[in-house]
Amino acid sequence: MRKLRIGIIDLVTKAPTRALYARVMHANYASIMPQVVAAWCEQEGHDVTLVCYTGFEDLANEVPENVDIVFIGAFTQAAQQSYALSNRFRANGAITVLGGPHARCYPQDAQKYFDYVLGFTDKQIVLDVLQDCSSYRPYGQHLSADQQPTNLPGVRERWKFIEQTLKKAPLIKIVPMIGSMGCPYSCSFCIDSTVSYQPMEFDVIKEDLRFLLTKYKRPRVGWHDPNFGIRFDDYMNVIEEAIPPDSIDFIAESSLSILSEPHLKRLKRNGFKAILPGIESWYEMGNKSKTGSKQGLEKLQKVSDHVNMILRYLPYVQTNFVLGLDSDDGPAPFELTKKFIDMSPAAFPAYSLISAFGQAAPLNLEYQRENRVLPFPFHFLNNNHAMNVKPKNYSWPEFYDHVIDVSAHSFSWRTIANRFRATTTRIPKWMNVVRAVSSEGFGRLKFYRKIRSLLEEDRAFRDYFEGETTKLPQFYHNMIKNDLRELWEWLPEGAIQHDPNAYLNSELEKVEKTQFTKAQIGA
Ligand code: B12
Ligand code: SF4
Repeated sequence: MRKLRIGIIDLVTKAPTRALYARVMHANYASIMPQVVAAWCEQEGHDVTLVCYTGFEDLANEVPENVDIVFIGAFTQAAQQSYALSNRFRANGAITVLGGPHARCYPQDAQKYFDYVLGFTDKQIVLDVLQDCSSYRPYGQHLSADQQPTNLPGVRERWKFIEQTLKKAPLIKIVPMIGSMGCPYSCSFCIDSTVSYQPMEFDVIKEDLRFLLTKYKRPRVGWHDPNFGIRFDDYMNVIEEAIPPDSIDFIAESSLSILSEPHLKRLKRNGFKAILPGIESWYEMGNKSKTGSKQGLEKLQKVSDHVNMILRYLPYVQTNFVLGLDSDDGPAPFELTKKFIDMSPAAFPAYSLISAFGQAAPLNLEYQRENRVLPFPFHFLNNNHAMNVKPKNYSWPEFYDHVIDVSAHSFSWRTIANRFRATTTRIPKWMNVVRAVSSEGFGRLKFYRKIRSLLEEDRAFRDYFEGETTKLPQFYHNMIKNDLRELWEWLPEGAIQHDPNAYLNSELEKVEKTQFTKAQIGA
């Protein structure tokens, strides 16, 4: 086939920024797949330009205008940005392809703005797209492999793209790696609850770890596995066989059930420095936190002891919580979280407002059936700018009061000082302070307070939250416009709205089609 000029854009963030935290960390949030697609395209002899957009680049200048095809990787929060970009590239004659979490969660919507929308993506899918490279309008093609790929180009093959991205990270450089896909657990809100667990090739992982030691004196690796260490001994054996003990700093998301004391000893020996377990809720998901049927205070005590034990082995722990689950009712869940903050002062709490990301998880069908999914534009769906599920047991003002209360407690100067004192090593100590006082702590708190006051003062704003109107409040409209800047002009008409029940509707359509076919054949 002819040699193509290919642009690849990894949208790490949804808006231009000058924030210090973004400068330090955004390049470390680069996704693996855009680098993988870049490596696959180069292997086929094409000309590739990859840009990781961290909020500081001028996208118009960094991707050549005259590309034949552009792959964009986007989270849902960057959907509008990606739609505008696609429109601009299409106007210059390029074919556009969307991949990543947004494409997986909202394929029907994305098809309106891209020629191809990719779900599970393996090399064959990418080669098929390159071979076909045609314009599909008004609706793009939705393509997906049957399952997650079983192997991906490793660090060595992606190195050119990793290196250029990490040049943008001035202090801390984290190399993205992946050791497994899917997860054996089935947390109802999670995109991986229905994706079977599968390990990646161990030989590639070993080679990558050895390779990294030739590139950095003390490399840092962030594992992108949804739940790292499911086959714990296998992964530790791989690391121990590949590199000397404690020669690479590792960061991983693992569930508490994996983080037993013997496992922690081995993790410490092997250089693990930061771990991000999901506690999620005090009232459900006991299997992944190894608390079984324990709930409320009992679960809190057990989890807090567990987290404090982890902190005796590993210097940095981020505990993840989901706020707004149906099992939460009244002040108790928030009070328990505040208690946890006091009982485990060195752990950094990260909060996600429950979000129904399109067809990510089966639970979303339930929310859509109950007509509880609100049409907040994608731009706000990042687990904190908006919660698009109406809470079951709280009014909106009540819910935001609790969210503000728990955030204010988590990021009060007293708690920040306690966290600083309780954290024993230098980088984690300061990282916690920076996170608390930057957009994540103080920034979100300020935003939640703003939402709370608008809920009180602005009837139309409140009506939108109650689902009584679908007219987007001006506040949100302005935010998108400000964030998109010059791309605002390129946002296709109607691209701010989407059908919040697209998943349910497409499932119903499938059922109708089956019944129709059965009726046709007289079955
Ligand atoms: C690792 C991870 C992170 C890491 C690394 C992020 C990154 N840039 O990749 C960190 C901790 C930085 C992170 C941050 C965030 N995350 Co996150 N994260 C994950 C996690 C656990 C794994 C994703 C992963 O890498 N999987 C491995 C890859 C290979 O598989 P995959 O993602 O399924 O991708 C397949 C296809 O989608 C496709 N594909 C993927 N990307 C691309 C790109 C192109 C160009 C193409 C063609 C194809 C393609 O190919 C893959 C193979 O089939 C998922 C949850 C999960 N279990 O999947 C959440 C998840 C992706 N995160 C999520 C969210 C919301 C966030 C945050 C917004 C949270 C926040 N409030 O800060 C930020 C966003 C910051 C950012 N843009 O990087 C949501 C996304 C939902 C959505 N529709 O947007 C998820 C699904 C979790 C959830 N809540 O359900 N995250
Ligand atoms: S343990 Fe984590 S990755 Fe696995 S299903 Fe639950 S939330 Fe998803």
